[in-house]
Amino acid sequence: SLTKLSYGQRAAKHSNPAAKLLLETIERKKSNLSVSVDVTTSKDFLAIIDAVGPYVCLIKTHVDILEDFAPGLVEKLQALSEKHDFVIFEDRKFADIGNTVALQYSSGVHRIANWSHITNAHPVPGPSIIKGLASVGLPLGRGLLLLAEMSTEGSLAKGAYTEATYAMARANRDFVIGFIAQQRSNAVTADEDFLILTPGVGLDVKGDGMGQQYRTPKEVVLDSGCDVIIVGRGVYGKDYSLVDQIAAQAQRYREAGWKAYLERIAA
Ligand code: S5P
Repeated sequence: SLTKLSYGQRAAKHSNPAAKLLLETIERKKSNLSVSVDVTTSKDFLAIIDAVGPYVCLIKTHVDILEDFAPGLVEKLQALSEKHDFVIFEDRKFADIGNTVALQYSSGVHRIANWSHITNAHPVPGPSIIKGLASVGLPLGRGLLLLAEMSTEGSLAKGAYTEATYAMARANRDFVIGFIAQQRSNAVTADEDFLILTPGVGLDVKGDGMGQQYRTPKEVVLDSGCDVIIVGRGVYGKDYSLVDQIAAQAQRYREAGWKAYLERIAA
């Protein structure tokens, strides 16, 4: 089954360039850790990325959080991506009609499609959201993740909604490379290589008092068959100036995620 294959074996078989790049990067760096950098200044943003860069396969961004966003920031992010060899994922969570999301993806201040290898969307509008985003992203070799489940308490993304999300992905496999989800469902069969990227990961706390719920890398990768652990505050904490401590946390999560993967493919 898919959960027994190595990331490298899966990379060789994948046809979407963004999925292939991510799988190859995971294999090369022996890291299934993505750090989510949810801070409000470019200075902290770049310093955290430079500190965790050696230990991650993927940097997840929310560039709309940055108070001082300027186009030059993207060039700095791309330079760090080359320096440290990581893939870029703008966590935009598109959720509108096809025409609007195509404009939000290509245009505005952020021009996400120009620099983000991977982005994501809520399936709530139906398949037209994929059509709109693919019209921009496919020619650029980008990949899309659908939010099939969320990590939050009381999430509505479950049951029939989640199943319908898999069907939407299946019908658009050239562009949809996987899911934001909490588990690899049996409904996704072994010959469909969808990547499962999973937020809500923490080693020290179970929640954040605002609905977020954390599970450990072992629960996520070994028990639930997910591919990438996404960690935000668990890595960068509250004091962004402590870059050595942030780098040490990234190493800690990387080790935990990789150990769980090795156990999974050996089991
Ligand atoms: O279900 C989800 C989906 C996402 S993409 N739950 C999430 O928490 N996320 C994102 O992952 C969220 O927007 C945030 O950027 C990150 C989790 O951050 P942390 O600080 O709680 O680890």
